[in-house]
Order: sequence, then structure tokens, then C-alpha cells
Amino acid sequence: MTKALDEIKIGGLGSSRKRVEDNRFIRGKGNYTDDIVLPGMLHMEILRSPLAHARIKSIDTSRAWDIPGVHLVLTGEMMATRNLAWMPTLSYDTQAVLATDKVRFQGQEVACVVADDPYIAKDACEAIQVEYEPLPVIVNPQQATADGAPVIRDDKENQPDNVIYNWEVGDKDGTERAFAQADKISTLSLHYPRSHPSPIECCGSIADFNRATSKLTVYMTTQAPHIIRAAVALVAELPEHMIRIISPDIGGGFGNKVPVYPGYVCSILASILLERPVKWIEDKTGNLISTGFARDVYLEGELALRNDGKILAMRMHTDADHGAFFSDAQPSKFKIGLMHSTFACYDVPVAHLTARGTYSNKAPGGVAYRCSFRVTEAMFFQERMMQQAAYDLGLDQAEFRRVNLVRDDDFPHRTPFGFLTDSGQYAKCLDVGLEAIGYQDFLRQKEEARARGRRLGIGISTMTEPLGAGNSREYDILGIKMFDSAELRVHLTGKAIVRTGARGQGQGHETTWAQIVSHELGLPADDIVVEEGDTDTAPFGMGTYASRSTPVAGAAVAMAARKVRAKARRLAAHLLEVSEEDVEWELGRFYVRSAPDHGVTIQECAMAAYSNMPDGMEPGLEASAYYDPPNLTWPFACYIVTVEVDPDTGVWDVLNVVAVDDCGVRINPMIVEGQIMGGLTEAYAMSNMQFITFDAEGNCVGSNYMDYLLPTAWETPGFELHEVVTPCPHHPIGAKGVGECAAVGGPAAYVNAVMDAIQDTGVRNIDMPVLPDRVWEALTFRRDVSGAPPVRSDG
Ligand code: MCN
Ligand code: CUM
Repeated sequence: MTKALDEIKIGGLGSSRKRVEDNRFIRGKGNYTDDIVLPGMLHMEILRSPLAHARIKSIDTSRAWDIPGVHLVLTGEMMATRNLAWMPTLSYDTQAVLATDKVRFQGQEVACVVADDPYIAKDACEAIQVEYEPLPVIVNPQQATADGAPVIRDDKENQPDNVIYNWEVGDKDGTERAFAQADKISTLSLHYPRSHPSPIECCGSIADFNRATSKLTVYMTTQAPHIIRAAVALVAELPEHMIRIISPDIGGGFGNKVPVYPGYVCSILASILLERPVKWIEDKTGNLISTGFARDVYLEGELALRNDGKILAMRMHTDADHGAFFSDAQPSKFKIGLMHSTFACYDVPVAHLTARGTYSNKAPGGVAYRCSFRVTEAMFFQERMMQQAAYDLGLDQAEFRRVNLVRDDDFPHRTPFGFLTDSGQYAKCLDVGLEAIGYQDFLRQKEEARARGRRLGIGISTMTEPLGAGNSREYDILGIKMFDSAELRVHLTGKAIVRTGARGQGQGHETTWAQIVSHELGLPADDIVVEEGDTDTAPFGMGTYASRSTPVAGAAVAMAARKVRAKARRLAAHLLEVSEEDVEWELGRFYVRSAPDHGVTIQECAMAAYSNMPDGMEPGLEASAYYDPPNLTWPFACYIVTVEVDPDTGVWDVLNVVAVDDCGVRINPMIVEGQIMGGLTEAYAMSNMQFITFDAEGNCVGSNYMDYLLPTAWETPGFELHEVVTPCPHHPIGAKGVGECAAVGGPAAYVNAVMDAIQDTGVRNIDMPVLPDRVWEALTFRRDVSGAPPVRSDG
């Protein structure tokens, strides 16, 4: 008779345990950076450039210094004396901390004031007089590469133009040969607009330099505290052990809190100079105008097709607008992130991708916003292209996908760009989705409605995405290999603490990491606390982004727990007075193989580790593990959306949304569903209500929540969720990442649905956000609608 514990009851794997962090969040007891008040703390505000491109002729700070309560006014010139006017970016470029020579985007940091309170600091910023000489402005790659375009980065040697890189991958000649064999070639070009993560909590930091101890402590809103510590050590030339980065509760990150921002650097220098804590908290417009933008890529591509629907080859080109500095946080080897994961779920024999990056007079951006390094753009283009190709072939869009999806018996599958996808049941996910939405019925309804002048549409998006960088062979950031770690310490009464180098921002790590330990050791999840975000206590890790926490840090938690279990087994053998080989494990308990009733609990082993260990055994029960994943994890998803478009106004309403996600084994099904609903909500917002762009002068249009709308419960549609489980073959507990899937795959489903409703017009593309006026324009003038900047100023 087994005495194993009921895993769901103790909160182990598969338990929809309530999120422990919500205990404090829903009571208003979270501890965010802005909640922290230190003795003697001063406040910093940033003066930003009103112009997108201008030479700085002079900066006069004298009136700011004269304001009572002002302690410090920092300019680029002062930063330069400490070699801090510029900082290196995560993509081997440089970025201005405070502008010295020129401003290169609207909202760029020009000066900082540190004062007794933020209001004095803000007033003093306004008292700073800056004389600008305006320069011609560039807001898209076409302008950036035009003859005679002004060179934005004239600060750099060997930068004669605005091109940052040209990059390519795949088999050019083979692709050309395959295109020559095609029955049909289908093409598509589109712009994935800038979008902004816009977490409710903006960015911020409190730097606290203590001259007596030489220790610098920085509380900050970062998703990757250890990377920041390394950056501070290298940039500010401070000894690493004297730097402590603490990332307290984070009010949403969504990628916005991965980059290193000038405000962090300025608050650190100010604290060193003043020897007092200095707090900087960004305001909403500052956040929307200057930090971690995403996307802004122009994608064009084509599929070589056989009449029966088989894809023979894929070719694609990307123009990426990086803004004024190339500061993408991404693995060093890949200039355009993991864009080449595109079409990974389809059996495409050969493909070729080219990418070009350019500078513009816009805030630096690129990767951030629920993206795993450009996969959002990659999957959006893929799924828009798949729908268009089905139309061009005259095939059913679901069937066309099915014909090309990688088959279940074809894993691991090598993609044309060299990735190895690990596992999946793609066709099954599609079937579950089609069944749930009532596909055939809907097609009939659509036809009937059309006969009565109504326009219904259905959009499908199927995709796999690479989550969990890296393996260290291929993935590094600035030379630091991408792996992660965990430490598990079991106390004598069988309670425990887990620490990882990841840093959750709302994903529920405090809940789910405990569940992994619970699964491995049989300790109740409620007996385990999880701590992340303090570099003095957490083991080294690359941070939380690219949905890498479960694939990497989560795996490290399992491996650390297994080491603890191995030691506990030796303790059990000692307590049971048998040899280790005779000891069996079941959840929560070791027992003697020949006498199953004779056993000890994991808690009894923990006590023995401190009170009754065998001779020669090192006391204590703890372990750490560094986990270098053998591969990325490849979750799959099928999102299906139905809409009705009003032909008179272009307004469209969502009728139904079905999501089928396969993220391998689910640690906490409720949290996974929360992640998927959040992603579908963001996808909905990106597809039709989040408009942030630039006019011809480089003014950022939409840098506030009146224009850049956040979806509320009112307009967000309901979602019907389904699951398929294909365990990840290389992850210790079979889990794959999921945090970004719905935000990555979702947008194409919404846009495809609208395009399907107007397919008979011959319109091939409407850029996001698919606003009603764009749909109306497409319907009325039967033409594609581009959303690329500059926006028209004639309204
Ligand atoms: N999970 C699970 N079973 C799985 C996979 C995941 O139970 N098979 C759980 C995890 O344990 C974790 C959550 O789901 O609690 C998300 O896990 P994972 O997919 O590993 O993603 P990360 O924890 O690395 O989160 C990063 C991802 C990214 S990159 C962005 S951007 C994003 C996202 O998460 N930002 C978010 N979701 C967010 N959710 C909130 N609330 N806030 C953000 O800022
Ligand atoms: Cu690119 S947004 Mo998330 O990977 O932090």
C-alpha cells in the first residue's frame, strides 16, 4: 500500500494553487520601487528634448541651480568628465546617457535635477535653458537610406550612413531554385507598427551609495538584476561585490524593464556625488515616449507554392527601424533576434531571410514587449502570409495550414533556418480549435450573412515559438552565456526557501517555483518560500524575459531539488538502517523496498540533516544548480477569432475567440490560463486600439493613455481556452514556456479575421492597429492601408 501524498493536495505539479503573491498585491501591500523611502532620500527628474533631431548649441543650468532645494544639476558635459555621457548597449552600440552634441529623438534625456522633492526637481528642469538648432528628421527606413539623408550617428567613427547592419540566414540559391519550380507565388508586405509594453508601473530606481562601506545599493524596476549588476560594474567601474541590485515587486514588465535606461545611470552617479539616496520615478509620458519600444519592422515576403497547397520555399526581407541607438536586448549572435524562427511550425524545405537595420530619430527600441526576440513579428508575418497564400491558391485556410504543419512523427524537426523544434501535436491543436469555434458552421453562417449584406470573418493563427534561451553554445548577451540557476535550502523542520536568478513581474514565480519543489520532494508548497530579485542573495541568472523562466530557471529549481532528494535518500538509509540501494522513493517519503510500511518522511530526513546525520556526512540540506538547457522549448498554439465588420463604418466586433495552447506540462493550470488571457488581451489591444507613432517632425503621437488605449474589461472579448499537452522531451518536468504565446500568436488571428471579412474586395493588407477608419478606407477605396510613419498631419 502506497503512502505517497496526493500531489494536487500539497500544491504540486498540476495544482491550480492560488497565487501566493496576490495575498499582498490585492491588499495594496506590494512593495514597489516607488514605495521605498530611505532616510535622507532626494528626488531626481529628467529634462527631455522637445525636438527629435537637433544640435545642442548651449545648455544654461544657472537658474536651476538657484532654486532652493536643488542639490545637483547633471548635464552631458558633467557626465562626460566621468566618462558616463555615453554607455554601451546590449547590442554592441553606444547610447547617450545625457545628450552632449545632439539630441536624436523626441524625449531624449538632456539633463537631470536632484532636489528635495520631485516637484522642485521638475520645476528646476523647466528652468534649464537649452538652445537647439533643428536638423532634418528621419522616421522610417526609407528616409534613413535615401540619398543625402542626414547621418544620425555622426558621433560614431565608421558610420557614414544610417545603416546598422545587413544580416542574412538560410539558403539563397536553393530558395531561388525552388521558386523557379513553383506553380504559384504568393506575396505580402506589411508594417508591424511600434508598440509599447506600457506596464502600469513606470520605470524607476533608487540609488544609495554609502561612502563608509563603499557599497552601492540600487532598488530598481528591472527584469534582470544580475545583468544590471554586471553592467554597472563594467560601465561605472565599481567592484561587483560592492554593488547590490534589488528588484522589489514589479508592477508589470512585459519587456519594458529589460533595457538599461539613462535614468538608472544618472541616479547612480547622483548618489555617488551627493552621498545620499537618489530616487528617480519616471512619469507616464516619459515612459511611453522614451523607453523600450517594440517592433517597428517592415516585412515583405513570398511563398513558392504547389497547386495542391504544399509550400516549396519561403523568402522574406525585414527592414527594422531601431531608433537612434541600437539597444536591443537580444542574444549577440542574432542581429534581428529570432526572426528566423518564422515558419518553424511548417514543413518548409528551403528558405532565405535578409534583414537590414537602420537608425532613425525615434526612441531606441526593438525587442521589448512580450516577444522572445522578434518572434512576435516573425509569427505575425507568417500567419498573415499563410492566410493570404490560402486565398491566392483558392484553398480553405485551415486545410492549407494542415497540409503544411510539421507532423507529430517528424520531431525533432530541423527548420530551414537551422532551429531544432522539440515536439508537438500541431494538427491536433488545430482540430481542437476548429471544433471549438464550430468552423464548418461558421463558414455557412458567413455565406448566409454575406447574402444579406453582412460581413463575417474568421482568422486563424497557428504557431510554435522558441522560448527559453539559451543553450550556452549559441546564446549569449555581451558574451555572458545564457543559462540560469536556483538554490534550495531545506530548514530543519522541513520548511524551505528557493531562490533563483530570474525575476518575475507578475507571472507568479513565487507560486510556481514552490510547486516544482513540491513535485520533486513532496514538501507542501505552502511550506516553501520563493525569493527573487536581490543580487546579494539570489544566485546568478540572466533574468526573466523571452518566457525563459520556466524553461531555464524552473528547470534549475527541479535540478536543485533532485540534488536535495539525493542527499535526503542517504539520510533516509541511515535512519532506516538499510543500504541506500534498498531505499525507494514515493512522493514525500522514502521506504524500505522489502518493507514498504517502514519509511521516513522527507521532513524527518530534513531534521536528521541537522541533528542525526551519519558519521562523515556534511550537515545541512541544501543544493544549488546551474542549468544550461540543451535546446529552446517550442510550445505550440492555435488561436481562432471570428468577427463581424460593419461595412458602413469599418467598426468590427469580436464574436468569439478560441485558444488552444500546448505548453507541455502545466505547473499551475490557472496561472497558465491567466498568462494566455493576458496575452490575448494585449493582442486584441495591439490589433485595434494601441496607436503610437510619429509625425514628419518626429513628434511622438500617442504618448499618453488618452491616445494609447489600454484594454479594459469593457471592450475586451471573452476567451474560450483549451489545452493539449505534449511534454517537452528535454525539460526536467516536461514544461515549455508560455508567457508570451498569446501575445505573439494572437494579433494575426484578430487581423486575419478582419481581412477574411473583406477578402472579396481584393484588399491584401491593413496595417495594425486595424482602426475602423482604416477598414472603412480599405472597403471604400478597395486598397491596402499602410500605417507606416510619418502619420499624415492633415488628420
Ligand atoms: N507556467 C506553468 N506551466 C508551464 C509554463 C509556465 O505553470 N508549462 C507558469 C510559470 O511557472 C510562470 C508563468 O506560467 O509562473 C509564466 O512562465 P514562463 O512562460 O516561463 O514565462 P516567464 O516567467 O519567463 O515570464 C516572462 C513572460 C514575458 S517575456 C513577458 S514580456 C510577460 C509575460 O511573461 N510579462 C508579464 N507575462 C507577464 N505577466 C504579467 N502578469 N506581467 C508581466 O510583466
Ligand atoms: Cu521581449 S518582452 Mo518579455 O521577453 O520580457
